[in-house]
Amino acid sequence: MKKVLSYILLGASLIVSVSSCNSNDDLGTQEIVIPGVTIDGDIDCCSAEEALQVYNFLQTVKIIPELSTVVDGKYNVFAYSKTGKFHVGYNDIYFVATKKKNGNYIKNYEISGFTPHMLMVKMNMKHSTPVGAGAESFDNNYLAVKRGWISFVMSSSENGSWTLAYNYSVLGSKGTTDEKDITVDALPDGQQWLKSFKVGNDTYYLTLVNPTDYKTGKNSIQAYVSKKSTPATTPYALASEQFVIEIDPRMPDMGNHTSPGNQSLLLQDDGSYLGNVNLTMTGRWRIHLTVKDINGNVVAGGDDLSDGYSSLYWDVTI
Ligand SMILES: [Cu+2]
Repeated sequence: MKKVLSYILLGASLIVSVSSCNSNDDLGTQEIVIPGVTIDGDIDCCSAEEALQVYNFLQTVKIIPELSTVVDGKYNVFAYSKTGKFHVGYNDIYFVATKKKNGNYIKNYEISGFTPHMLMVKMNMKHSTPVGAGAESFDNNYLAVKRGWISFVMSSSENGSWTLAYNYSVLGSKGTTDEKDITVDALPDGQQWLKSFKVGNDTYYLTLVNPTDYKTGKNSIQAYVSKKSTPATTPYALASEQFVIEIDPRMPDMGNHTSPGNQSLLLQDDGSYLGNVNLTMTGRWRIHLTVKDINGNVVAGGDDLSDGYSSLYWDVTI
């Protein structure tokens, strides 16, 4: 879609003229009113410039229609992901709140309490999955956009289906959405971005963040460690224990060669684990993991496969 051709200030609203090659839009040139963009801005949102930044950001993600909700008949909350869908493993989920009467964005609102549930049909049981605490602003250029995350442990299939609910608080109106039906796609063949390990009776999940962003060479590698809840219907929060995640990236299709300059993932103030992984060439990488406790004792991944590498690993392709 070709974007902004011209900006026209018309009365109090900024109107953008765009031409579209979109197949479901045969109108050609059309006018789109950018929410929240007025000459004076909107006291609940932003300046015209900020609102335009929100609008521009939203062109880079896709709406998840089933997660939209109307708040007290006055506000809309819209949810987005990169593809408009979810997949197994880590998913960013973005939110925007608007006023129904004029479509203007709202800056001060809260999204929290992500509650995903999978109903396992044959087993007649329900479980949840790892989630971030809530959605937060993440870019000073468009504070009205908030981001959270969910890491799905399984895909939707004939074995089970997913729902998602969340809490909202918009300009004093608070509530919880219904449990909305969502679809979680399987990962492409050969990709493994979410692993689990057990310590005693406890199950932990290792969620690799956005491995599709990796480029050839040195990448910062981010992950979360979440602990399975009791009961399993309670969303899985970040583990309270502190670990060190050692990585050993190998190319299984090329004699298991490794790369220099890799650095273990260490716990950060924001609750994530951060390290460096050096992916020296394109292709499939198996990132073998050894998880240690704060005293250096191996708690997972110390067992070797027949090939001599840890059987706990993520698989990524760049
Ligand atoms: Cu399941």
